[in-house]
Amino acid sequence: MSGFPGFPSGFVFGAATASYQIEGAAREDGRGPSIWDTYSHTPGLVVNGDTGDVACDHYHRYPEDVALLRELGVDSYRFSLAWPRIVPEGSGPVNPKGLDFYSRLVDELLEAGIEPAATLYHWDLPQALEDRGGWRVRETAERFAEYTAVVAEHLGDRVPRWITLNEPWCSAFLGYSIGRHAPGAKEGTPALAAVHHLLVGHGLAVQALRAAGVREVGITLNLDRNLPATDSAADLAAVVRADTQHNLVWTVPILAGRYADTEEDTFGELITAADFRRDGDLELISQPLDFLGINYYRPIVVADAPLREADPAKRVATDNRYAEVRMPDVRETAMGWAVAPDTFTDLLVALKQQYGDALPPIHITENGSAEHDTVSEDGAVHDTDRVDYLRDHLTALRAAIDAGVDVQGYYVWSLLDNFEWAFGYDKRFGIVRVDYDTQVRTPKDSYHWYRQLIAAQRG
Ligand code: IFM
Repeated sequence: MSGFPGFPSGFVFGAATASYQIEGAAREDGRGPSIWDTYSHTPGLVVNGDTGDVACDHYHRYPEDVALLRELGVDSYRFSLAWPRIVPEGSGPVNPKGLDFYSRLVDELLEAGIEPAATLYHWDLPQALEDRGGWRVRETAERFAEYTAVVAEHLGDRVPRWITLNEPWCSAFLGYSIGRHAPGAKEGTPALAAVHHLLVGHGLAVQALRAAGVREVGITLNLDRNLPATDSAADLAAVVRADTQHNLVWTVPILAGRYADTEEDTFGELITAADFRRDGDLELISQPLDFLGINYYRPIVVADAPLREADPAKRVATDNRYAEVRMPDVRETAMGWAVAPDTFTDLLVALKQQYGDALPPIHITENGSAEHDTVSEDGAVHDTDRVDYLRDHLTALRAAIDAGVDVQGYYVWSLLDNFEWAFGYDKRFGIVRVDYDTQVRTPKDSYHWYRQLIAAQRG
């Protein structure tokens, strides 16, 4: 593709989705309920009362979706496994029909010449485990390891790339602190316990995957580029608190084997009173990884802000005196997210500077944009803004590689329009449009653009 920088040979181009966002078939073939079934069926929590009951009906239409991937020419497809489809009660009996579905999907991908990349946890926790405490309790991490072992035994020989958790920040803070994601809790210390138990679950899952002899193991973090609203000392300190919560509580234990120095300043008595950490946990959490998955969409502009709740017992972990403000003079996507591709380069370069040789090779496991798509009279979707977004972010990624960051892959989010969590079907991230009434898939201009880019890279 003329004018577009080349990527190193062997660079992986992919596309990504997640189980609850696309599969549907929520009550079929023995799948148990997840926290997202409960959350989405609770009136008032998801825009338009949307649920993942049917979604893109991928459970039945996966051959058509794999054909779209083959036509796109991707090297790899990142999908997630629904834990409640495989272990419906979160522990105990395994559901063979759930395993069969993923086995068929993996075979279909391999036949199409596409490498499967499987995420074990993209937020659909079995409801039965939430009823016993969810990620607030250590038991959930242990059950996660058991489920991982089952899956690795069945699919480990055919799936080369494994991701333990997707964006654990969302699970812990959106799920247990501000309640914008399932299970919708608004709690303080329990949200920080969730951070720790997710990290422990990751460590135990790494052990289970290693025991099964899989090829590559990693975790996906949604790392943020936090920028100060002004250069006042108060705003700069707020950036440190935002960095701690979004980035450091994950990267420091995983990559450096310790807890972040700034967590006490950030969380105060919520963390100092914590009793959920055990000896040996850091060793478990910091086992070597083959890659670090990073999801990147936008920068966050941070300003100091007063605590929302004066009573510490009621305060939630995100009430730690920072506010997000709008970035001036930039385009925003349909999510209201600032488009600033340079910050993508900056994030990756800063990460390399911070962690040096302790930073494993990176795969960008998600990047993309929700836009206000319209269907033209000829049925096409001319999503120019999305094409610009993808081109500019891939260019920014190339700049990070030039600056010495070892990035080995890129997955566009998302292959399909899908259930965008609390926003329901209102926000469209797909490079393929889904008509939710007919389930007809229409590749958008961004799909054709990405296909050409991949073809041109291969020469
Ligand atoms: O749709 C989500 C995905 O599930 C996780 N990463 C961010 C995407 C866009 O919000």
